Amino acid sequence: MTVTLALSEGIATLTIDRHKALNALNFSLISDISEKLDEVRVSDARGLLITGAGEKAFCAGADIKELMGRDLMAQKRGAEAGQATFAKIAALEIPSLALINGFAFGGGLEMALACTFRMAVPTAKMGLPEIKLGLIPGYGGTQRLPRLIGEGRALEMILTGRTVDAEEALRIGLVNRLTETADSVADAQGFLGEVTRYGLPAISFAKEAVTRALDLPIHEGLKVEADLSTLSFRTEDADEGLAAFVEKRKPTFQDR
Ligand code: CO8
Repeated sequence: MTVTLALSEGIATLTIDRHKALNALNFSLISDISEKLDEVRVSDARGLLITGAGEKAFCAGADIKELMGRDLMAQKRGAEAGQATFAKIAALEIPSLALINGFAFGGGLEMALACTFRMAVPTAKMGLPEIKLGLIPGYGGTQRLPRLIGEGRALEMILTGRTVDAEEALRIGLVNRLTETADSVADAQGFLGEVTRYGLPAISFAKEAVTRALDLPIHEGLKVEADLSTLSFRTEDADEGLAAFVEKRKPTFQDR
């Protein structure tokens, strides 16, 4: 059971490896993910890829066996720890991508929902099946799923606990793309490369404007946008980007 973090060519790859239990998240694994995310935050990574070890699962959710027989305060602390860890993913300055390489259920799908983007292999299966266990999602699913696919579709998934296949996930906007080759990691790295190819200040301001404003009334969201847009003019990358346009050449951004 392990969580590994590898950094290569500006992309940090976090792999959850507990493949005998379909990468189900026990509390120790959640704590390890949290520590690795702290490392990502202070690294020079420009994008984060999260995936599951093995062919079968991204992550089959919270460890059901570990959840059994715990008192309510312990469950509450567990939910808060999972939420805090996934909030770290959402709060990263850099874009994150969940490569859903198989089953993504319950807490596993909730981890993917905390990422900026999701990409699934064509055989992937997703769902929030907690209702079938007499539970409801506790790692952010009731909040992030409706923001992503709308209230009606989200409640349908949550109340039926049904499994959504990759094609449907693409159609309803649950995932951004499906992988197109057998090398799903390369496909995911290609996607992350596309969304991280420009200057990091502009990337992080745009990400913050969109995600922060989702929780605000539109007039306050527009203020956030105006402030961050103004700030973007103060970067060296903006000097370079504007000059490059006028001089009819390609800009070279320095992430400053
Ligand atoms: N927890 C613990 N072990 C699991 C889990 C899980 N979520 N999922 C699979 N495993 C284990 C199985 O027990 C099995 O172990 P063993 O070989 O020792 O019996 C092994 O992984 C392989 O699983 P299966 O034999 O079941 O494999 P299948 O291919 O037949 O089925 C499925 C794959 C469909 C993914 C099936 O395993 C399944 O339905 N898993 C459970 C999915 C699920 O319900 N997930 C939601 C969990 S609840 C949750 O995430 C709540 C989050 C918020 C909690 C907040 C409170 C702290």
